[in-house]
Amino acid sequence: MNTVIDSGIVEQHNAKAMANLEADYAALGGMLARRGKDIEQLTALAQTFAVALPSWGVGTGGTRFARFPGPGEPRNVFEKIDDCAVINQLTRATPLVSLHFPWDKPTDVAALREYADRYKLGFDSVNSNTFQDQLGQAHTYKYGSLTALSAESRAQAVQHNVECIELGRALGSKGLTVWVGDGANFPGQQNLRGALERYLDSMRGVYAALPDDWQVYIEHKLFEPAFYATTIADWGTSFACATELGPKAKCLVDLGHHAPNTNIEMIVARLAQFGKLGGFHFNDSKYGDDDLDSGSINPFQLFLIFNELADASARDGEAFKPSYMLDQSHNVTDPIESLMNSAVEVQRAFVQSALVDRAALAQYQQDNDVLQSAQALKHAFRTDVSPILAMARLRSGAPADPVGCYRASGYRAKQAELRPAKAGASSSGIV
Ligand code: AFD
Ligand code: MN
Ligand code: MN
Repeated sequence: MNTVIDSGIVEQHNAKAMANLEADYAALGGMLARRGKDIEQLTALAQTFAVALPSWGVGTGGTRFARFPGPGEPRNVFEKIDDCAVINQLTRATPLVSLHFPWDKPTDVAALREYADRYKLGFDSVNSNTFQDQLGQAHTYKYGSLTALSAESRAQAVQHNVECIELGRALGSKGLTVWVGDGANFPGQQNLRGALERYLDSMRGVYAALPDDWQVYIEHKLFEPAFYATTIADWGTSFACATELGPKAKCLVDLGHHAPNTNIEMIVARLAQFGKLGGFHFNDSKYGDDDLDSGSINPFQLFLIFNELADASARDGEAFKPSYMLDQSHNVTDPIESLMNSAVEVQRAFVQSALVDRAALAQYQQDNDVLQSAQALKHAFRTDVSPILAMARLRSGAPADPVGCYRASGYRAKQAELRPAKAGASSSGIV
């Protein structure tokens, strides 16, 4: 397998980190043993964790107004794969990449698949883009895409999604994520029911093109760019559409796409209960779709989401397999560092959720022992599982401290030389 960072640098880094890590790991192991938990089992569990990378996340994002690109940004899909390979090499938690078309459309699909395969990277669900017009496009999406009143725009949007499926198929993907910015900016602009009818009609065309072993993920979002009403505004609409379309259609929960203070873990519980939880876009936010690194604002919410996922897994077993993906936008940090941090934070919530004593919690709930029920969760959340995560990485060939090792490798400075900025070459854009 090809690696981007010299494995000697990782080994050197780990040799230095080993003594402290072993001491911390032993101390945590002892503490967990007193709670009836086997640290080795938890470390093995941590090693199974995987979250996919968004191809658009390795470039600098931006605000509504501007983008301040950093040095050495990837300029094409192959360079994006290189950066994703670094993230996976240093975390061993991100083996899949989620591409966005047409931004990442390769001229030679087989070559791209082969290129990723050399790093042992695979492809997660592919994303369509009908939220902006492309150069030379015949019909505009200014007034909507899958919901447009123009039959031509709708047909073009359906066709684009079908093409995404074809590309994804050639890459070995198994899903299509559809996020549309369709909606209305003003009351009265649009017949609300009519727009959703057109959406469903278009999505039936997309659904019909799905291979048997594929799923389509419907991503809801409350706001922007349609400020008054987005067509797929909430999980209820998403759920209704996924139900209407059929068993291959599921709901995707992007953590930043809700009103502030929304109880997202309950949405997760509801979707899991009815078999429609397709997957996640993990990120964090203070106000809205801030697309901050996972766990940077509200790590307890992330934990509570994973607590629901652990509950669903315990109930439904192997059959319950939502797909995990990061979706964030980096304006002022090195995207590689931010994505590594996020992968680790999501993995942390996953491991912490395994610390919840589910039998004890069920008994507290049964006894209406409200205080202890809440404490059962807090107890798991407060446990610092960092030594487990570091040991899991070390055993999988990654460094104990991914950001430290990345900085020591000089990767970014080297890319700054190899990838001089080209105007308009970054297809990461403002997302
Ligand atoms: C936008 C949306 C959404 C989507 C992403 C990629 O808010 O999060 O997943 O674009 O299509 O940021
Ligand atoms: Mn998203
Ligand atoms: Mn978003």
